[in-house]
Amino acid sequence: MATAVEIMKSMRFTKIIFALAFLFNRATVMAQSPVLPVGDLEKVTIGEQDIVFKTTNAYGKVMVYSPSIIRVRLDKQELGRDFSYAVVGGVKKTTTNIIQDSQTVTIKTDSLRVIVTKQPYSVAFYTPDGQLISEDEKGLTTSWTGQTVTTYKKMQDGEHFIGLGEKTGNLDRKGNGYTNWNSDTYAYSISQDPIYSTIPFYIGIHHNLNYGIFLDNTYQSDFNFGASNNRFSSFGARGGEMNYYFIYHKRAADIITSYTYLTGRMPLPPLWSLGYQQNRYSYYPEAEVMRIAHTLRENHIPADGITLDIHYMDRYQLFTWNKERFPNPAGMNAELQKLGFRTTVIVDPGIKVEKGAPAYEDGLSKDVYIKYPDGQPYTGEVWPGWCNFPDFTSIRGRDWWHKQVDFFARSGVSGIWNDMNEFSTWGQKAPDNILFNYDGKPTTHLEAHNVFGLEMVRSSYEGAREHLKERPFILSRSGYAGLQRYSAIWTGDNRAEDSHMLQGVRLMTSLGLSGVSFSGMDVGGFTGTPSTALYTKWITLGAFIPYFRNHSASDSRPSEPWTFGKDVLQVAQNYISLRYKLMPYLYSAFYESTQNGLPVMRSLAIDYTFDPRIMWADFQNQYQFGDAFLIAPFESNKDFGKVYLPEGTWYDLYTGTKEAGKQEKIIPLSNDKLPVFVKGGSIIPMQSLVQSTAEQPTDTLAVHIYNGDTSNSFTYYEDDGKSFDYQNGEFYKRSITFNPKKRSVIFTAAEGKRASHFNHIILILHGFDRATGFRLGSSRVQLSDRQFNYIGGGETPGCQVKSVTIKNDSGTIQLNY
Ligand code: NBV
Repeated sequence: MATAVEIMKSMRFTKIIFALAFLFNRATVMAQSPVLPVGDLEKVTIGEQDIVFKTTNAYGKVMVYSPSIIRVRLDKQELGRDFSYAVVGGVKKTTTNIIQDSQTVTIKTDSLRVIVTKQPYSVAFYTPDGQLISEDEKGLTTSWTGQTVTTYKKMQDGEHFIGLGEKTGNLDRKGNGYTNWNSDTYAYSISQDPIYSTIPFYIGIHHNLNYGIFLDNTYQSDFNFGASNNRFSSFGARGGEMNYYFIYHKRAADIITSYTYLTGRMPLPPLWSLGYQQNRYSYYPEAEVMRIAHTLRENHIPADGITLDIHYMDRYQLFTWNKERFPNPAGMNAELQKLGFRTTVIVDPGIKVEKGAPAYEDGLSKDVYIKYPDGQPYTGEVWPGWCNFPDFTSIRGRDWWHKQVDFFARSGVSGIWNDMNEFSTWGQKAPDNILFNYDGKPTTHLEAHNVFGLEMVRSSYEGAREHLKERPFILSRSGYAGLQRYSAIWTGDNRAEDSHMLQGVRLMTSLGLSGVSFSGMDVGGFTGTPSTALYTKWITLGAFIPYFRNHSASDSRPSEPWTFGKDVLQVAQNYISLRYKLMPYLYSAFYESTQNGLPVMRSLAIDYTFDPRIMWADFQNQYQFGDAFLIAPFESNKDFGKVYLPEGTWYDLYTGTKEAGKQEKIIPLSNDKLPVFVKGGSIIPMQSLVQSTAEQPTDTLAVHIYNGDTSNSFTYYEDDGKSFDYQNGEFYKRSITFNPKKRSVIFTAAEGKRASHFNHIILILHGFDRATGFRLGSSRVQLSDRQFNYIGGGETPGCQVKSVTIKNDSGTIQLNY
């Protein structure tokens, strides 16, 4: 009979046999598999802030970019040129502790702990106190299927996903898959994917933790957030390196700030671009453009912009004016400026192949066009006919475009609208083998396609900066991560349908989660004809989106605000006027965004990330506009709607009625009143009504303060709204703080060399029923009771407020209530 020792020995032996069999099996499966895994780490070199390694099948690097940002690179071959069109933020010197043993390498910063397992390679991210934030799916980690590289992350319990830029669908992307391949999608459906832009950045949320992942790879990329599987979320690209940034912060807002540290932030736009923009495909001839401008003024619809679509050109040829329609463009634009309007013109990337045409010939002689491998230029068909296309991924191509932009500067144009830059041609199938310079590393269409639009708007922005001598406004239909550095974006050819209005809201809030603050949609819908109800609703909503333009297709009925009758005109006047009165608030919100990358139009997922209700389909269209306003858009055919007010105290904008937070509420709806709530504690600076931002408001700034439970600060910002002088200190900036515990309002001394336009402040206090007055330095000031209405012409009595006018100065106001 076998002794106990012998039995134990044979059990150990059996275990070893099993283990060997498992490894052998794994090795054979891998050897035979068409999927190539990263494999085991074989050699690790530890640097000050990074580890570089070789694995069975790949090469890799994990870098500490900052305490909260880790970059992972993996490739089948030795890591190549480190180049990015998206990333402009460099590595930050970070105290890093790296240790390794036979199984793992651990990288520690003040904010993160990263564990790289060696056999096989996988990576996991933890908080400093050991909570798991995200980890590779251990069986799948990262692998190649042909040239496609994919990283698989274990799906965490209850995990949700938001962001990914301009993507249709729900706020919560769980259960869905998405592709990034910039596409011209005329009249797209509300579930169509992909559409115009690529921003491969998303935020994952679970167990009160959130993190961001940015895949910086310009090939077609694919994201899977648990679509047709419950095992993983994954991201990958059809070529190039696995190259991603992992970002961890406690707050989603800080993740966006770090993401925009990497990919850059919006420069301060010209003030006029925040005003109302009137578009149509197309306004021509000159008399029609002037008629539109005059009608806006006659109807007292404040407006700042008129946009010219493709018919301003001579046979759609870029850098030309149709002389019959526009005999004197510089004269017309000067006339428009006198009326307080700026002109934006459309540009497409295609340059018509026409012997003798100056732009075409110049491009040819400067060798700027995209070519086939045999040296022949690539020719595709668009509006003007057969065209060549500048290679915006080459310095030569961009420099050439910069010079062409002078054409617009000389014609008195202030904005450049970049259309068709996915890029789009008839047939929608540009060949794979056309070649791009890709800034010194020639490549094919496969790698360059998704950055074509970004590099086109970069060229437009740089050219306009050079020639316009003031802040340019650039608008784009397409782009890649980082587009916010050059351009605003609008969501392309939407339809005049309720579902598109709401989808547009989600596209914009998703863009905002992905670093793009300046976004818009065609208010009223591009294709089709909106019902009067829908148009009315949409125009009220437009007042609360960052880029506010009304646009419609050439084969649809006119859609200017006066074309739907008197009542609609009144509503349009009310809301567009409100937007102009809110300009000090809005401009300050834009300024904030240039500083921290947080969007002006914000998904509730930024401030209320872990409140599950904000993801529910019922509430996913709600958003904040700046810090103070909560907007609840609904379809135009509804009589009642359900809103969700998150934590805090809220006030109805129109009546001042106070509502408790963490509450669902059924509210009556009417198309002439957009549901808007104001967060308790908010500080909202407003000005008198003007008809364009070129007009000066009165010298009294209205500062609205809403009573609340927690202290709140507002950064108030002013400058000339048009030049770059603010970069030399020509601005006026101060903070206004309301502290409910101390019952104080503090106006700090202003920073900057500029004086405020406003000599007086009228304080308007909401929800301070018991306040009678306040102390300001040694003087006592009495408050008076009054009604205040944000919009005119309503039957509602408005809000009951307390108010007083004081000198615009710094100091502490000690409220007495
Ligand atoms: O240039 C015409 C249109 C423009 O109005 C629209 O906003 C773009 O999205 N453009 C597309 C070209 C094609 C329209 C069918």
